[in-house]
Amino acid sequence: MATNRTFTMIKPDAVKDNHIGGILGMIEAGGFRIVELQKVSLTPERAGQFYAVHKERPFYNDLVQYMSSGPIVAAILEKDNAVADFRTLIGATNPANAEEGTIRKKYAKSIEANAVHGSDSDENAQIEGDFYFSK
Ligand code: IDP
Ligand code: MG
Repeated sequence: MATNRTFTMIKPDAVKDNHIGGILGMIEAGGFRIVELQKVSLTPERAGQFYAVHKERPFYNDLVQYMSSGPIVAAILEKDNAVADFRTLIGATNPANAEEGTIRKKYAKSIEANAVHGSDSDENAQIEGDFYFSK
């Protein structure tokens, strides 16, 4: 059964370019409630742990370097059908393929520096949220 929570990060390029407010605004306008919120810097080790599922992908080392290049904003979001609806709101991984009106269409610079993360399943939403907010 789908749960009602997902996890997101505003990535370093979007934080650097002063888009925290713009992106959180689109998230709230999209019907999501911000349950937890934290601005934090990742060490390369922490970034590598977060993206461990992509270890074998050719872009892994660049991704780890990019995600530890400056502060990010991590958040847990709540809405009915949160995981799927949030993937719709952020748009395709490659902004060249992202639909009009999506966060990545508006703010992503490249397939790597694509402004935001969104969990791909309820299970990962739980794991990723706990990575930052476990108490
Ligand atoms: P997603 O963020 O849309 O779920 P994933 O395939 O899970 O996309 O990839 C994780 C992140 O790795 C992407 O958001 C992006 O920052 C980066 N990435 C994905 N594919 C590429 C690529 O082909 N080149 C460079 N970076 C990539
Ligand atoms: Mg993914």
